[in-house]
Amino acid sequence: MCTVCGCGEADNHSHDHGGGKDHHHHDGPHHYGQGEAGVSVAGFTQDRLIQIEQNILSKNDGYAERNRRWLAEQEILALNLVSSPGAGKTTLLVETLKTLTGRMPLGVIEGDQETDNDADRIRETGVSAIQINTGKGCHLDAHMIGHALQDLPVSRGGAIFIENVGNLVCPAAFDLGEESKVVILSVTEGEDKPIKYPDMFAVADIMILSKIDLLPYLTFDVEKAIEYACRVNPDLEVVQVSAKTGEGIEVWTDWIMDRLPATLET
Ligand SMILES: Nc1nc2c(ncn2[C@@H]2O[C@H](COP(=O)(O)OP(=O)(O)O)[C@@H](O)[C@H]2O)c(=O)[nH]1
Ligand SMILES: [Mg+2]
Repeated sequence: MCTVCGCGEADNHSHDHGGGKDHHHHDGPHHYGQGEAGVSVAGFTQDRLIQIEQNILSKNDGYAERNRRWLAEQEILALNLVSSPGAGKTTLLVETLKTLTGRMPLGVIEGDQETDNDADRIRETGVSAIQINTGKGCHLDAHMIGHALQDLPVSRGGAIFIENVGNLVCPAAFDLGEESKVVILSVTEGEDKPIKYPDMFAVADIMILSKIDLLPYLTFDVEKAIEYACRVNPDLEVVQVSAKTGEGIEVWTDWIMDRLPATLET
């Protein structure tokens, strides 16, 4: 076992960062996620990390439950769009809103560290958008969404899209009270993202494979990407979309329509 990476022994190990003569090199990864907490933060024990995570997530889950109840009462569908930065969430949303406008009340909650650029792009479609800036924060949480829901004018039977902060890691852990997480993977990112960042693909209900208009210029292996994603989550639905050409947009909007609470009752 390597005492530097601490695999299997993540707690309070001490080691020399000086000349590196104690570092013995090996070919495998330095895996910091194999302790009980699944993560390593220098200076914290695994027990302390688990305690901190439980404190944060139990508070979040309380707010998420409130959001979920309110959305159910209002018969509003909420979808949480997650991806790495630049996968095409906002562009997909704009095309989605153009297709769904007039069919149901719509609203968008935008999350980014800074700027309200994306909310502005959404508002150009005529749909209301609330921008949340997280500053140093790397994800949206249910408390932020609760406040945004109060300000977003979406009436009964509508759909709310939440564009999360571009990050394939942290937003996976935070329930916002949404019906489903929608993970967007663009074909420019490499087909092995689902196995490199499995948590996000495990908690999503659907994967949008985006920017498929670019496939002729890339070596991206679509079948392999889908196989990797389904290895992580066998129940994952996959839709291939180009927001540029419109290919696949209707399959995606049909998926949304099928999930409207008002539709489910009838
Ligand atoms: N070719 C192509 N480019 C796209 C598509 N969707 C988004 N893009 C481009 O990808 C970049 C990032 O898109 P954006 O929607 O801002 O991604 P976000 O960060 O996930 O919201 C922009 O330059 C878009 O024009 C697509 O379907 N095809
Ligand atoms: Mg965006």
